[in-house]
Amino acid sequence: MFATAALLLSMGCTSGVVQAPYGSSVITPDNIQLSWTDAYNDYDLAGAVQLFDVMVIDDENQPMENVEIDISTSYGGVYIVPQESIELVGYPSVPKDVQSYEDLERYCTVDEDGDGVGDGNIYTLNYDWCAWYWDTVNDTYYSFAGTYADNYTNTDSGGLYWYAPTYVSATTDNRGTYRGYLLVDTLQDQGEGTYADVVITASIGVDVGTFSLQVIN
Ligand SMILES: [Ca+2]
Ligand SMILES: [Ca+2]
Repeated sequence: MFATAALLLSMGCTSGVVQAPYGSSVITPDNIQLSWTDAYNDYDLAGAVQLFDVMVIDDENQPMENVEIDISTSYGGVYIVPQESIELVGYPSVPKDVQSYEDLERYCTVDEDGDGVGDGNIYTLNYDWCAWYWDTVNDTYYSFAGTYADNYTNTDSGGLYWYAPTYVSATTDNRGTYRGYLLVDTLQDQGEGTYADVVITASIGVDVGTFSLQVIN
C-alpha cells in the first residue's frame, strides 16, 4: 500500500520542471541558411520565419522531458517566439495607405498627444493586423496570438512595437524537444550584401549547444 502511494506521488511530481542531470546533452539543428536583402532589413514586420527544434537527451541517448532549457540569439534583430504564440493567417487586409514602418506606427501605436495619429512610442493592438508578421521567404503571414501580441517592448528610438525576445527559458516536451520559431527581422549589415551570422545558443547548464543563422546570397 505504502509503496503504491509513494510511487503515485513520485509520478505526480514528474510534471515539474527539472534541471538536466550531469551527462545529459543538447542536440541542436544544422545551421540555418537563408537569402536576405536590404529590403527586409528594417524593423518593419517583414523578414523570415524559421522553425527550429532543440532536443535534450540523457547519457543513454534517451529524450528527456520537462527539462529546463534556455535559448538565446546573439543579435537583437532575431527573436525567439514559442510555437504556440504564432499562427498562420491569410493575406492581411491592411489599409492601402499602410506601406511603411512609419505607416504602421501611425495605426498601431498610442496617440499620446491627441492629434489622431499614433506617436510611435507605445505599441497597441488597434487593429488585428498590428500583430501580423510577414515571412518574405515563403510569402506567408503570421499572427502573434492574443496575450503575446499585447506584450510590447518600448524603446527611446521610436520603438520596437511588438514583443521581441532574444531569450526564452523553456522546457522540453514529451519528446524531449523544444520547438520554437526564429523571427528574422533585421541582421547586422556588413556591407556589399553580406550579413553577420547570428548564433543561437541552447543551454541546459551541464551542456551547451549552438547553431547559426547564415545568409547565403
Ligand atoms: Ca499623435
Ligand atoms: Ca525586417
